[in-house]
Amino acid sequence: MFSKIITMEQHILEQERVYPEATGTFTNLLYDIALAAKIISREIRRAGLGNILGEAGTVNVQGEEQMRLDVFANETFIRMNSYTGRVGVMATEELESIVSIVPDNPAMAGGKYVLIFDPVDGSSNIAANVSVGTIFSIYRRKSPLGAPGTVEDCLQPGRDMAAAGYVLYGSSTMLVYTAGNGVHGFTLEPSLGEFLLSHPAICMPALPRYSSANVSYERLWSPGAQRFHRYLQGMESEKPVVGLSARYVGSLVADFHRNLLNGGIFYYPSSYANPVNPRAKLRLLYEAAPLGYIAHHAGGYASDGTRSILDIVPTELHQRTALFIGDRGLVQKAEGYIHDLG
Ligand code: AHM
Ligand code: MG
Repeated sequence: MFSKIITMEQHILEQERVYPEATGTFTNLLYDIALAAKIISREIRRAGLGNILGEAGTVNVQGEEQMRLDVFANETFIRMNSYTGRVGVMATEELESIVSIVPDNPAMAGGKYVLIFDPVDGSSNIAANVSVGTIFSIYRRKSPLGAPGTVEDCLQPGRDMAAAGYVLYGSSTMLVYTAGNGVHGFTLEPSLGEFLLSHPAICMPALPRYSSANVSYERLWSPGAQRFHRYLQGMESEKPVVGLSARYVGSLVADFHRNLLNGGIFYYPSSYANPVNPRAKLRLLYEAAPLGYIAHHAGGYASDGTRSILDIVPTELHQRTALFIGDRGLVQKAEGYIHDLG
């Protein structure tokens, strides 16, 4: 007896049927992203062979310079989306400024979507063969069609997103996305080269199991964040209780994905090492907002400790934010402690 096999292509087409006015542009943009993900996945799978086949910074047999994986992934994403006519502007964690789409053919200059991505998040983990991920989000452009998109097109709040997703290069490669109609996960079948629907309609479990944070920074967190951390450990209870199990990979997509499937919370509060100038680490546009949008559509929640991540209107491309993300009740609890104690 075979269970029904649904490819990502079939799934997206089925979803598109719900919107008879859809032109197919959005669907094709998702395919472009999936193809970029397959190319990056293939390269990541060979990363451990660097010493044998040539490492970044060395020269390969063809006399070409080997590229670092994050540079390779960044260029792959840009290349796959520059000439399709679907994207008007891109912003990537790897580059200071936006990537305006100015193709040779002016007819292609009017792409109506904005593509924001972090090509390889957690890339410092690659050398130790730890999972890494790609994070992306798609917005509709605000500037008029027919010309390259603008920075303002990229500085939209998460609420206005059309879709968001991530690719996890783990023990298998998975693509998880939502276009606001359920969160769906696909696993790459390597011999077919196809993403197959493996996790339809993902919902965060009602009972959280894991907490994920780099607790070595605890002393630098605000009093509210510290207190919340104690609460998760069961230390705010009168009775001796065991808190959530701690799990921290240090690779955001992997940490988020585990909590999405098994229930839990990831938090990366700001550091108050200099209380006048608290510093956050994670990026709003490339990391927090897309995962926040996915969490929201899976029944979870994402906050900077004071408000929904999706309500923040970015003012800079590389803006950073504190992030509490995952189980809705726990994220709200964090907001409560931060509201009361700062
Ligand atoms: P990156 O964008 O430079 O890769 O940094 C983001 C990564 C996340 O994947 C992860 O959650 C976090 O940084 C880990 O930071 P830390 O090493 O401080 O715990
Ligand atoms: Mg990153």
